[in-house]
Amino acid sequence: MAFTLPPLPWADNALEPHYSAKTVGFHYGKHHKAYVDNLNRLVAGTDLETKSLEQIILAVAKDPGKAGLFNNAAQIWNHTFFWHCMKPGGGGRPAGALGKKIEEAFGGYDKFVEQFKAAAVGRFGSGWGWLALENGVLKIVSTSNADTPMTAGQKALLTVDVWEHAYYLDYQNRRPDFVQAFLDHLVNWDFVTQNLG
Ligand code: MN3
Repeated sequence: MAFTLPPLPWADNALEPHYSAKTVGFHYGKHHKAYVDNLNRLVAGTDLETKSLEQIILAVAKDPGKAGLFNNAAQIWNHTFFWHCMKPGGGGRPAGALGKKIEEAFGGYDKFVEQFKAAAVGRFGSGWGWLALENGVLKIVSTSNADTPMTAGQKALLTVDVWEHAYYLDYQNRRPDFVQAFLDHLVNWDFVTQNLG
C-alpha cells in the first residue's frame, strides 16, 4: 500500500465533550480511511504510486480528468492536517507572537473569530474554513469539497472541516455551534505556530 492512515495525535475520546469519540470513530475511522483506501486503489500500478501526497495534489489539481485522484489525495491531506489543528483543552485567544500577529492582521482576536466563523459557516455545502498565509500575509479563506489552499499558492495554518460528517452526530444541523466550540475549546495554537515556521 502506497499510503497509510496516519495515527491520531490524541485518544479518540480526548476532545470530549466538544468532539465525541463517536464522531472521531466515524470521521477518522470511516471517512478518512475511505479516502486512503480509494487513493491506494487509484494509484496502484501508476507512476503516482511513489509520489508524495503533496506531489499528487499539485500534479492533478488542474486536471478535470483526474478529479477522483485529486479529491481523495487532498481529503487525506486536509484530514490529517485537521486532526493536528485540535487538542484537548485548546482554543481561546492565542498568546505571544501568534496572538499579536492575528490581532494585527484582523484588527483584534474578536474580529478574527468573526471572519473565521463567517468563512466556515458561510461555505455553502461541503468544504473547509482556513487560516492561511499568502505572500507572508495572514488570510481567512474557505474551500469547497476537497479543495486545499496549497493549490492556490497559500500555506495552510489552521483548518476546520465543515462537511456535515464532521459535526452532524454531535451538533446536528448547528454548524455555527460546532465552529464556535472548535474556536473556544479545540484549536491547537501550538500547531498553528509551528506551521507559521
Ligand atoms: Mn471530514
